Formats: sequence, structure tokens, C-alpha cells
Amino acid sequence: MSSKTIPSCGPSTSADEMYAILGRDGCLVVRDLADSDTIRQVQEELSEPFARIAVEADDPKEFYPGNTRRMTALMHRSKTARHLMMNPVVEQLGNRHLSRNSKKWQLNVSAALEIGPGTRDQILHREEDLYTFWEPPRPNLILASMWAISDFTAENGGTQIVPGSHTWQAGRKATPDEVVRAEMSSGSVLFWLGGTLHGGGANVTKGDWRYGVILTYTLGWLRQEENQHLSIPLAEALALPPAMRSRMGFDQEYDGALGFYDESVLLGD
Ligand SMILES: O=C(O)CCC(=O)C(=O)O
Repeated sequence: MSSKTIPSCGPSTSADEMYAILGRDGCLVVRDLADSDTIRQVQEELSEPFARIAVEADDPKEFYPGNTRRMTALMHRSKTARHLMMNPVVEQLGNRHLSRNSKKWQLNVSAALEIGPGTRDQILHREEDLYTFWEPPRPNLILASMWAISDFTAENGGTQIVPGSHTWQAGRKATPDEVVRAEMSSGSVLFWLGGTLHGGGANVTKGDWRYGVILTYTLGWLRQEENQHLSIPLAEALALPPAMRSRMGFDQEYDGALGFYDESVLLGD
């Protein structure tokens, strides 16, 4: 049992205050950031594709536990999730965390994650671990968010978080009393920094599935973990409002000329 907690605040807290807490603890719950209509719409839009995702048996050696359902490509699958991607609080925190190291920043991963009864704890990890060229603590590379679609509890798979671990040196392991499980009501969002140790939580309930939408963001000049350019049909991406397409990483010229393309080819020339 941990004596630590994940700090939380209301949606009207200033972005500077939120970011100060994130910088200090590496994690923050913003309560009730999405209204119930938004959450219901996300659920409705994702229900049909999600129903086609099989629940697999657990293999304790695997990074992703079994008894879970995971579905990616949410910018194609849910119009409402696009608005979660661009929520004004996300924009403000992203600007503060990521604009220091890149002129632009972009969506990294989008996934709907359901954790079923009997699921074990996921292995603790850092979102930034794929960028192996730096040792932790790394420069600001990633901001992560987990939107609670269902209520998150300590029993039903609430995300495990190790507050403060974004400042740790490589090799330091979390002890059980340093791990906290995110508890938040549907519509709230958990933010954490790319260097914060975290993982999906064990679900010890009898029948309560935990449902969340994870959206992470990375610097404009880093490769996205989920290939956003291949996660939405091109015609659909081209029809998006420019700011949304830009947040997905379709822009020309991130830092310097990174990402340039010939628009006449794109338009069928
Ligand atoms: O499901 C969660 O709460 C966290 C998921 C996660 O960390 C992952 O998918 O790598």
C-alpha cells in the first residue's frame, strides 16, 4: 500500500499551476475535464470496432497483460476522440512541456484500453523508453494523458503511477509502496510525463471492466510510436481542420525542413 498520492485539481485550475504540479510530481489528475455527452459519444463511436477486438489469454512474459482489449487508430475511429486530442488543457500543457524542445509537437499514440477482471499489473515502464539514445532522466520528450471513460478505481485497473519517478536515474526500481493507482471518475484525465514510471493496473474486481483512452504526444522531430500517417485514410486526414491535421503530425516543416512533401503529388498530380 502506497503512502503517496497522485495530485488532482479541478478543470479551472490555471495551466501554469497544473504544469508546476506535473513538473514536481510527474503526474496529475484533472477532474471532470470532459462532460458526460463527450464520454458517451466516444463510447458509442468506438463500440462497434471495439466489439471486434478479441480478449486474449494472459502470457505472464508479455508486456501487455491478457484479459484486456486494446484498439488503436482512434483519430479515424472516433470523431469525438479528435476533440479529446485537442482539449484546451492538453494544448496548454503540451505547449509548456514540449515546445521547449521542438517548434511543433504531435500526437504519438492513440488507444482505447479496457482492463477486465483478473488482469495482472502491467510491467512499469516509461513512455520515453523507446527513445533509447538517452538515459533517464531524459529531456522533455513526451506528455501522456489517460481519459477515464469508465470510473477508474484502485481495484478495477486504475493506472499504476510512480510519482516523482520522472527525475530518477536509470536503474532505480520502484518499491511497492511507491506505486499509486489512479482513482478518478469518468470524464477525468490523468496526465503524466514521458519519464514517469507507470503501467496498467491489476483488476481484482469480479465484473468491473476499466475503460480508458490513452493519448500521448511527442516532439515534432521524433518518430511517432503509432504511425499516424497510416492510421487514418489519406482523404479523411486531408478533410480534417488544419490544426487537427497538424496535431496529428501531417504538417510540412517541423523543425527546419523536417517532413516536407510535394503537395501536387498528394493532390493526385
Ligand atoms: O492502461 C493503462 O492504464 C496504462 C497503459 C499503458 O501504460 C500501456 O499501454 O503501455
